[in-house]
Amino acid sequence: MFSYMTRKTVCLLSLACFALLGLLSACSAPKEVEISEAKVRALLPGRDTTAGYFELRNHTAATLTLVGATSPAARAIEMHRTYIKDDRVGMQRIPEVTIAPGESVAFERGGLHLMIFGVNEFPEPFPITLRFADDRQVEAAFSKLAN
Ligand SMILES: [Cu+2]
Repeated sequence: MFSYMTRKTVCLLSLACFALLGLLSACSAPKEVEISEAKVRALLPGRDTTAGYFELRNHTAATLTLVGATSPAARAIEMHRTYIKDDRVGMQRIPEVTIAPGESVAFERGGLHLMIFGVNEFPEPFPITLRFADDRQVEAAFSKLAN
């Protein structure tokens, strides 16, 4: 409740500033689950598997558990983590990722990533629905990341 009030106060203050500057501001309420930097790597020639990256910030009061992702443009999506062992790079499947209230997690090159299988046509933007243990679903539009 405290953080909600804080955000609302900041929102009102910024709205006042914008008003002083003579600008319009929508001042929309912050999303409970904020997705940013959402990108899917362009397909390499002859391949139908690629990787997706994003940042997720948990603005809810509860710990979120990300359990998977789906897309109408992909046959399947898995959560993977890249690791280095004995100077070799490998990937392992991660069943779930937990994000504490107020915390964020980054899916990025060389770390956690979405492994996206069976992409026949690359839509722009690429729609991906993130699925959570509490049945929450968050859809995001991923832009194309050039290789
Ligand atoms: Cu992978």
